[in-house]
Amino acid sequence: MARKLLLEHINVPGINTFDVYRQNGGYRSVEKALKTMSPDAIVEEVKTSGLRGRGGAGFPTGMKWSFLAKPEGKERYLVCNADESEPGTFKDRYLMTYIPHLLIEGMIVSSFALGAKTSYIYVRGEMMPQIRILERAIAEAKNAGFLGKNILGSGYDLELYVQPGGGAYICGEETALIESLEGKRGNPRIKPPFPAISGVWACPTVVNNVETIAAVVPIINDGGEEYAKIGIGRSTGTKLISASGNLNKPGVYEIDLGVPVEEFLYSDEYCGGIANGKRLKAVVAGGSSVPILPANLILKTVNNEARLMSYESLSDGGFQSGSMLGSGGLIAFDEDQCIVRNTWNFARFYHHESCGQCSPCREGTGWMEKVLHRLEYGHGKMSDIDLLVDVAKKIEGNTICPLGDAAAWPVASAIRHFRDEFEWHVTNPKEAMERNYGLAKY
Ligand code: L3W
Ligand code: SF4
Repeated sequence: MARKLLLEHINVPGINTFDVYRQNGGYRSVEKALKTMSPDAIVEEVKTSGLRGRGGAGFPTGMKWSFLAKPEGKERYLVCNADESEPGTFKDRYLMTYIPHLLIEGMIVSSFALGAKTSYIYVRGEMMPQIRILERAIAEAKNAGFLGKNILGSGYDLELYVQPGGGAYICGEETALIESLEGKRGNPRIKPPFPAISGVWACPTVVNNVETIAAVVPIINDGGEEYAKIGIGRSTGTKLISASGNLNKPGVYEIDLGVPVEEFLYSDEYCGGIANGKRLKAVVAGGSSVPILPANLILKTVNNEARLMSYESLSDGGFQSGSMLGSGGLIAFDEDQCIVRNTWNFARFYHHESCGQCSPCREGTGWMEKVLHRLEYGHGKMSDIDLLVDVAKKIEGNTICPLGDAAAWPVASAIRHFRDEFEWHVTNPKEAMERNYGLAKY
């Protein structure tokens, strides 16, 4: 049975309330941190844990915290990125819905470590229930003396606010989020400067994902060394995986990093295999922003080693034969799924969500959507396939924020691994329409 650091109490009735959460050991890390630890000692503990950002980039959290500038006379801010909108990713929503106090507990300890007196949880605008849940939980924590002035008599003051998001995927990019938090349109900023130097209102700011901040709680309770014992190599600790697609048991799972992908997909403890007895065709392992892999490459690397659910193993082979753990949004496609149709669907999403600031992303995502649409609807040409590769290459690495890369990688990898399926759409347009839509006429 896998250990649970974040989801241990998720099924306890009433765990979303302060009293039940507290009875189950909640807010111990706040007591320990504020009464017995210095802010620097907390940062060291997080460094020791090896915790890496759970929003997608996997940047070492302790290192990010230690980059935070401390100029005289300037406030510092902690912002929790709860703008979860990555297709196939729903772990943060799960956590906020069922165990909101875990996030609030992590926010208090992390804010104390960073010297922030005001912190924000920026929640995706569409998640109104979660916004209300968090606001209620914050009020409960404040009532019990864990927020506000002089928390637990320590002399530390913290105000925590929930900010509803601007309703766009791009607002989850950290600098766009900061713009949006400041009341502006959520356009990404050019980095550097990184938020650690100049973030909210030009003040030093740390932006961390919900799961990253929640993980600080067990790290402080049990120590960074204990946390670092879990996992494999530089992928320490546990990770929430949002599993969806053609699986017998889709859902949110907490895994020890390093579990073999095959075990995660097929064992009864996790996804229980592919639905309806079908064969696995492909997997997107880290949300839609990462390369898609065919079944053979997701289960084993090119060196015939078992592929593991870890930052290193999933990217083994680079983008020729590997992918990324990303945000941990795993989507499984069975043998009946059309790769062209799904690639078009992803492309449509990125075109819609592009903020339009940089030409390669603004124009390129539109081109890719258009070309994929005509391939999908039976009007494609053979040359369209290389045209797509060319457009994807011209976007990659040439944009302000990672959305451009995120749009290019699924298209380029789908063609790399499933070119025959794209060609089949060109040579057999009627059959493709019949298969995907039950229409011989188009
Ligand atoms: C100070 C330096 N700070 C890097 C910080 C930087 C940021 C973090 C990582 O995320 C991922 C992408 C997709 N001084 C620093 C520094 N930092 N160098 O470290 O930075 P970076 O640039 O590697 O990535 P990022 O822009 O933060 C991009 C994923 O996010 N993604 C979407 C995710 C969506 C969800 C969701 O909906 N829940 O997670 C799309 O791009 O995988 O790898 O904080 O400031 N020298
Ligand atoms: Fe906007 Fe796309 Fe440029 Fe990001 S890459 S700043 S989303 S146009």
